[in-house]
This record gives sequence, structure tokens and C-alpha cells, in this order.
Amino acid sequence: MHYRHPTRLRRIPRVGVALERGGIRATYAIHDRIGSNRKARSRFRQDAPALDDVQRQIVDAVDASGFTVVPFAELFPEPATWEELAREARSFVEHTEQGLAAEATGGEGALRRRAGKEFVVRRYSYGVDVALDDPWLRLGVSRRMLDVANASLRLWSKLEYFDLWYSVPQPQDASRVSSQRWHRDYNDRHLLKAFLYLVDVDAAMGPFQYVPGSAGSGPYAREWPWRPLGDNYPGDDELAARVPDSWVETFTGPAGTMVFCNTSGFHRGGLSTSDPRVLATWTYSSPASLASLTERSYRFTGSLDELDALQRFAVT
Ligand SMILES: O=C(O)CCC(=O)C(=O)O
Repeated sequence: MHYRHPTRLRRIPRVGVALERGGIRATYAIHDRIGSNRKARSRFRQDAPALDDVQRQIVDAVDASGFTVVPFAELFPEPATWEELAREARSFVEHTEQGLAAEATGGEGALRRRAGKEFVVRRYSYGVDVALDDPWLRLGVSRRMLDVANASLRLWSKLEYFDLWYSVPQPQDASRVSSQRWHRDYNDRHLLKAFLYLVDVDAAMGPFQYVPGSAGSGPYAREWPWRPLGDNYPGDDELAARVPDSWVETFTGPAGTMVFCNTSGFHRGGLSTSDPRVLATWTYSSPASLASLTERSYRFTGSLDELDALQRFAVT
């Protein structure tokens, strides 16, 4: 089974696009109800993880409103874990800033960006080879994280993506583009993303924002409802007309702030007009996810023997 990446739809005549979208949606529905997700759900039920209080609170809060915030140290209390990530983050920032300085003087920065989202410099982007010596991957497949993701999605999930992002500050009058605008992620309704701030993030630095209750059966779930490849960028003014500002959650916070959320609900962020926003992010999706079938951001090149069954499932 193969999904076509949505950017490739543009070259197909309009009737073809409609048919193809229909096909993709039908395929997603089959995978969700009776295909790969059914198996992943039954594996989860056979061996449901025992969660501690912190993990349970995350799962319950995401169930209730689509998001929650937790200090990293509550989930990972060992100081050495944070210290290692903070060191890695500093080296990513240093490398990025050297690259940006080189570009500013007409040189080659050797920085990783993706078309349409040039404001984000990435540590990895897509197609990178990683093993368990990578602390970001190690965290992503740790049972502390994976048990939360699986309990939240109620199935054995796939770690579809992880990366570090450096959001380059934009001019004061810059318009919002891409994921800086309100949207639902198109690829799956069973999604859990984690964002870990690696610097203090204030209101001018493009904090992540979320519309509580816009996923699952929440009060805003029916506004431009989620569909695979749906019309998921309604326009910020249109959204503001239906969702009061006071309802929106804005996640400012110190380095070490961790946000968990279901991004099939409305979210946006990353338009900094002051200092760079630097974060790490992990995406867990169901096996039916459009993205997990087509592309994983990384290739796991370590030995599968180092992983338990659930971790192997997540990275393959
Ligand atoms: O950069 C942000 O805060 C938004 C990220 C986002 O839209 C996403 O990961 O789907």
C-alpha cells in the first residue's frame, strides 16, 4: 500500500486529484479500521503499559483537551539526561549560527532547511541515519515517552519523525506562513507530538499555540473537521472568528518546558520576531498515518537487538 505525497498532487489534472484524494482517504479509513491499526490496537491491549502518575496525567490531559505541559525534569528526573541534551542543543545552535553568519556574507552555510519552511533550520531534516547513540532518538524511543504515546493513541505507535528546530527570527512585519498559521496536521487523526523547549520562549519568539478541544470529540473538533488530506489551513482570520482568543493556549515557558499534544487539532507557532526559538520535537503516529507509510524522517541503523518489541515497532 502506498500513499502519494500531497505535494505531488499538483501536477495531476483536477478530476485526477479528486479521485486520488478519494483513494487516499479510503485507504486511510481501511488502514485505520481494519488494517494496520487494528493489529497495533490489539498488540497494545495485550500488553498495555503500566504508567506512573506523571505519565498518566499526560495521557489524561491530552485525552481531555488535546494538550498538556510538563516540565522535562518531571518526566526525566535524572539531571544527566537534561545535561546531555542541553550540550547537544548548544552545539546545534553554535553550528546553526556559524552557518547563518556564513550565509549572511554570501557563503555556504551547510544548513538543513525544507522548501516552504525556510525559516526553520533543522538538525537532521529527512533521510538521516541514526542509532541509539543519538540522544534525541534515544529519548524518543525511551519507554517513558513511548508508553505515553502508545497509551495516548491506544495502539503501538510509530515514531515517525524527530528533529531539532532553530526558528530564525523574522522581520517585525513578516506575515505568517506554513506552520506559523493555524492548521491541523493532515496525515493522521491519531497523533501525539512532543515539543521540548531548549531555550526560554517568550511571546515574541513564536511560542507554540493550540486550540483546546479541537481534536477528538472536543467542542472545536467540528470546525473544519480533520480528514486525511483535508482542507486544514482555514485562514487565521476565519479561525479567529470562530475561536475566541481567550480560548487559545499559548505556550511560553523556560527551557525544559515540554508540550504534548494531538496535532490533528488546530495549532501553530514558530514566528519569532526577536530571538531564535530552539526546540526538539518528536511525532508519534498510528501505522495508518499517511506519513508513516510514505516517509520516516530517519533510518534506524542500530541493532534491533538493543530494542524491545514495542521499540522495534516504533522505529521500523
Ligand atoms: O513550530 C510550531 O510551533 C508549529 C509546529 C507545527 O505546526 C507542527 O509540528 O505540526
